[in-house]
Amino acid sequence: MKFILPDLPFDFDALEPYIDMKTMHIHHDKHHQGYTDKLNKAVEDTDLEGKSIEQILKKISKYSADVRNNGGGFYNHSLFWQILSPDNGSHPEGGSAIEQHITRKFGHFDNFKSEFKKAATGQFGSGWAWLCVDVKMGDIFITSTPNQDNPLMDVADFQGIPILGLDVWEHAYYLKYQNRRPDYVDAFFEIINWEAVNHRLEAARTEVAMEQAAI
Ligand code: MN3
Repeated sequence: MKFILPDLPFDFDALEPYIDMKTMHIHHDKHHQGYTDKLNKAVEDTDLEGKSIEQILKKISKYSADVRNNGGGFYNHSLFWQILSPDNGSHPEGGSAIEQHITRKFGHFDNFKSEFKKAATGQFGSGWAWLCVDVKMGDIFITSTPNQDNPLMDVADFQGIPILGLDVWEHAYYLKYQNRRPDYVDAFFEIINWEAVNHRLEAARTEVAMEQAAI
């Protein structure tokens, strides 16, 4: 059983003008394909073959840099495409679980956005900004990770279940935005699939509740 590059859930030009078609083609067809192929190669004929990507990431400190970089790249981009959409509006639906969590934690959506933007622009070099669910409290928090790391990994400074992620590698935005990462973050906020984020939040909270019940 091999890891398979997922199709984009929309057309390559669907996120224009926020993310351009050429960037989407290179990002999905070259970068994400590359991580997928190299991950398959790294786990081939090892005891990781047949394990889920989540199982691998949770114990990533035990595995090689190849598995860490490409396993992270495979998972992170698979999540990224799912939480983007050309037609989901720029705010979570009023009364949805995600809207309630954001309001409770950050007071106002604009505060959330500015905290997330700080994490995304403050990540030095390549990496990701995340909104996660805390595995102990079920609360949400913002964090960032370098390279292709993510909060599922046991090496992450702040561990949690990612429900929203933004790729801040230059390959994600340089063609259109060059060095203007803050503009790219603003554009991202116009194309977040809040329905998908809400779904991920509810699934993560169910997972946390089941783990708490099992202790
Ligand atoms: Mn990328």
